[in-house]
Amino acid sequence: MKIDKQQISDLNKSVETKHLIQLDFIANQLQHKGIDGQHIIKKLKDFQVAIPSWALGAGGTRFGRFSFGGEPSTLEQKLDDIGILHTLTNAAGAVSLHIPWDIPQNYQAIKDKAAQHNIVFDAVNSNTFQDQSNAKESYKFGSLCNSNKAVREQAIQHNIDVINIGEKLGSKSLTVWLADGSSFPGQLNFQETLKNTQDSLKTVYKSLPKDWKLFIEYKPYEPNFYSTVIQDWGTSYMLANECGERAYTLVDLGHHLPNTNIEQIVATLLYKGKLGGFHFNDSKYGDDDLTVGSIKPYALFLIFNELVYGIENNPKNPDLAWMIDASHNIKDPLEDLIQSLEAIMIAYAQALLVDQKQLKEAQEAQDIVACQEILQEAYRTDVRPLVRESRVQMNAAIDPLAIYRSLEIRKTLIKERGKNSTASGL
Ligand SMILES: [Mn+2]
Repeated sequence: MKIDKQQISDLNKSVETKHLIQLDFIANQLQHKGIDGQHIIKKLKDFQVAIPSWALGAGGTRFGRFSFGGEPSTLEQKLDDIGILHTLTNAAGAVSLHIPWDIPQNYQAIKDKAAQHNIVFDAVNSNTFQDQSNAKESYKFGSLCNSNKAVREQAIQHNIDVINIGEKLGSKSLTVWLADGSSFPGQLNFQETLKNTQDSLKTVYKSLPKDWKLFIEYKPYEPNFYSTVIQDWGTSYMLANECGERAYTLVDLGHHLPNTNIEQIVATLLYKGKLGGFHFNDSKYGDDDLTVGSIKPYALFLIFNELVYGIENNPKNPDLAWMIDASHNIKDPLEDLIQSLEAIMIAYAQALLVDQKQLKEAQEAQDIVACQEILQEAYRTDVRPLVRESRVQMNAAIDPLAIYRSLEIRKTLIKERGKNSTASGL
């Protein structure tokens, strides 16, 4: 199914008056502070977040997966779902493919479909964390880190294959996340596996087209529970440096131990010009795959504050590849993604409101109280009318979730695809 812009504009009418009153209120507040609301709205309009091809079906935990009907079972249908999201929110204009779950059968047809929905192909993701049915070697004891050369070679070749697929679609980056590690002390040699990983990544890096970037993702634990080869940002940063200038660290919010100061990691990487990509989600305990902003919205704001500061002050750092990496199993994924996109836009808008000049002055005067007040003044501003207006100006929905529900989109998808359709993935 495809949503008509006219349908959105008709449905917007019923909430237009309320929106304009709220927009007027914040515009006056901002004007009083000398902030140009239109400037913020412009930035919000331009902000695009990639949707991963695996987030459109029911996610799961290792205990089970609960389907909800109407899941996209082909790549074309996944692009249709992202098209729905993008039409409603004007914030989901990119897709991030997971290989081998989403290898296109017909490249031209996939490119045409994406173009129809104004979707571009963002980073491609390789998968060496599970065995493929026809694979000669097994990743049970690691992939790029494996002590067996044949396994490493298979994993390297897979990454090169992923690059080739991405090239045909117009992607410009490869994201590598490794499950490699150990579950018991003594299982592997830390130094040897790190060296193998470094050598393997360097070989993959050498195969990158000149205009491509390599993103190296880290994670402290899971699926391995004693050690992970690329466990933290420092290891990722070191490996990226070893690879070369077009290799970067990728930060995934869920890939940290509880209470880690992620905003400081973001600032450090931006300072060094080595932050390449960013995966949004939220969590309470680990890599929980929860909706962005559902647990720690203030932390999300503080992270965005560093991102906004870095984008302004670290020209050496490239434009970031933004992606949502959340896929839980008890919500309709499209509703979940709408909520995540909204949370991202809100945090971004709040961060854009931080008075950086005032903050600098307060920091220099060691006025800690004022520093906190400046940040919280921005965080406690209801920026939602600005986010809504950024959509109105692009003919998208004032309230995407309400329109998604009133158009009964899930019901239509179930009617079109059936109750038992399943998306490819884990
Ligand atoms: Mn991730």
